[in-house]
Amino acid sequence: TSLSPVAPDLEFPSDFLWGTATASYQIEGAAREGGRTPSIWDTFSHTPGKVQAGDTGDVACDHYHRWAEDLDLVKELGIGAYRFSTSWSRVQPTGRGPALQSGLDFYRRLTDGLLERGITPVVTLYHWDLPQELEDAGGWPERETAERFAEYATIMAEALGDRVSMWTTLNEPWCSSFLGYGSGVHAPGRTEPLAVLRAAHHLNLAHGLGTQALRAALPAGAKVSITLNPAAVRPLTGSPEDADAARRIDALQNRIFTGPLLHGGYPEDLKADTAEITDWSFVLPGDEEIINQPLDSLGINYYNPAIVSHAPAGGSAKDDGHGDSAHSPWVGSGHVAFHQATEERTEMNWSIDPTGLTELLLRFHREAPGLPLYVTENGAAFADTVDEDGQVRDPRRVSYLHGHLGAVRDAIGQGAPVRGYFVWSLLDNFEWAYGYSKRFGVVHVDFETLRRTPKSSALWYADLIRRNRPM
Ligand code: PNW
Repeated sequence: TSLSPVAPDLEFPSDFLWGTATASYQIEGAAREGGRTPSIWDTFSHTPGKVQAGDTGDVACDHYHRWAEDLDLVKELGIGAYRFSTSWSRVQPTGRGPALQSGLDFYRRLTDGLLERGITPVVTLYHWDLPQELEDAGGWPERETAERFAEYATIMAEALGDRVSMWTTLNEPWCSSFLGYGSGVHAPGRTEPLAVLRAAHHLNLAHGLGTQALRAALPAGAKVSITLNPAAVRPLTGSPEDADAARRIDALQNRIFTGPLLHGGYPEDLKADTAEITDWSFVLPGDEEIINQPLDSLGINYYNPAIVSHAPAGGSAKDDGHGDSAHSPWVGSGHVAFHQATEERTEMNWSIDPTGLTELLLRFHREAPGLPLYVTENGAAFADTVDEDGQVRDPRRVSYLHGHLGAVRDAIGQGAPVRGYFVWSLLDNFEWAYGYSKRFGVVHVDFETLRRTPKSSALWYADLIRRNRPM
């Protein structure tokens, strides 16, 4: 078939990496197989009232058994890279000690399956499923968890280092710390301001120690990265109060990670904003140097922008797009209010505004000159309809993806070194506190029969990739 030329707004470099992403707890199921023990998400989802409709990841998409079929789909769609995460408690059930052969075997089969199909594996070591035993010992607020993470990183590098060259330590440490220990809408569901900041630091440290462990165990040439979910934060008005609100949220969602990661230390204004909670003495001498090691690339997940204002009455958890909780995740900055950027929303009630993505990519281009950037997640929750001929239609997802890929193209046009893009997600899956009620997949999953059906967005994405392929 002859292809019409790519629209100029969607013309990408010929070596651009086209991918799609998933996460272990959201798709694998098989929660008790092969010696796997509960992670904090198993415990949380089995606690009544925590996840919508009482949904759990016990079966999810049953990817643990259907992985070959899923990889066939990725290949048929012509998607060149697959970003997945490994389940720590499938590999190291207690979070400590020797690895489970069955867990390593599963991820070896999966990566071999990818390579056989010509798909580049991109591994994330931690996408939120901490072994429950490590949480019982205190979880991310404790330094020991970072040390255990480095051992787990070594195990994975030794198991997969001969076949995987793109590694990511953590996915969205902001969610792990602020939603897990602050608002409590994510596992482990704690609501302790001090624990949030301790968790954020120990996640940063886990990245640093994990990076050292990976570099020691991986062959030369392997790439190590981290994925953040930075806020594209904008003040509601030009007032100094709103500018301060934006500065606070930038500190609590962005610079708390990029400070030590890219610039060697925690920002002074962040420490001042949180002085009533902690003196930050849990940051030991040398920690910031461990965190501030050379990175091979930076992963950015983007869904929506954040519009903020000063709210004298307080109550910042409301409407920030991060779920409903009586407890604000925004520790030390309770007087910030969140606003919607646009009328148009996804089913998460997240505003649709691709300019936030361009803005973030240009920001990191300026902030870390030359550091390759990947959009490691971008996508939207929308319901779909099924035609008489069985075609699953999701036109709003197509238009969301089109707009956001245009935003990536814009950033590249302005010089940002964006090397790839991963649609979130390959499959409809367990959307954390929302259970199966929100569908992010480009492939529809019937959760009764577990049947997979590519949606029109998957076909659109496949077509875009094909047109961008060098002739
Ligand atoms: C990301 N928030 O999660 C995750 O990396 C995915 O696992 C998830 O399915 C996807 O985005 C869609 O939600 C987020 O409250 C969860 O702002 C919550 C927030 C952001 C990202």
